[in-house]
Amino acid sequence: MKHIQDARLYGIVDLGYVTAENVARMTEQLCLGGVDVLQLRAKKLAPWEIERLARLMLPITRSHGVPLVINDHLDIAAAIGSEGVHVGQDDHAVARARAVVGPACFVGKSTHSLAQAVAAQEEGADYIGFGPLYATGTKPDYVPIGLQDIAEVHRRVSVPVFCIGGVNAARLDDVIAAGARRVVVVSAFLLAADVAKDVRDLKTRMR
Ligand code: 3NM
Repeated sequence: MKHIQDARLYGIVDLGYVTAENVARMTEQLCLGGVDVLQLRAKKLAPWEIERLARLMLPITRSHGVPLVINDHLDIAAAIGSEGVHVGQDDHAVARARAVVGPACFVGKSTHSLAQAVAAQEEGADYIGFGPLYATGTKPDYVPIGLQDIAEVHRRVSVPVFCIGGVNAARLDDVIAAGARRVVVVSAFLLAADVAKDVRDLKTRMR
């Protein structure tokens, strides 16, 4: 199983883009392409449906050695034994997450400013998301933070920082030049004509 510390490319199966029927196929394509870690994010689905999809994904991600991260739902992460769980600024605290999921499950947190990034590390997060860098339809209510704080967040935070929000093949060079070492790509992968190929191409450029 890959370790979150070694991960560079983070994918998300977001049910805003993928139908439930396509979750297994999309999971396989993202893993085949080479994502290092994969999250299940389903803001509008009932918990039982999210758990069903998570259980569908788990054997696929495991067969590729890719850690599966459950967004928000601590109880589902604990029930299925996922490798990770992810919480937002408005969700559970890291300590609460860790109490529910146990020591074997890593805990990530979304951050949207330098101050939040430092606070999340102090709170004990195993990794942070940092963004949204660009305006994105995946999180339409969030104001983009731009690229200017990426270098500084890496100076202030020692846990892995995954830069997120509007990242795609056309923007990757700018994001890396700004200091990013790790990225999350959501819609650019999920809407690709050949998902595995686009993941593979972008992964090659992360080295
Ligand atoms: N979290 P895309 S931005 C899920 O800044 C999410 O915390 C963000 O999707 C944050 O790659 C984001 O399609 C959406 O822009 C990322």
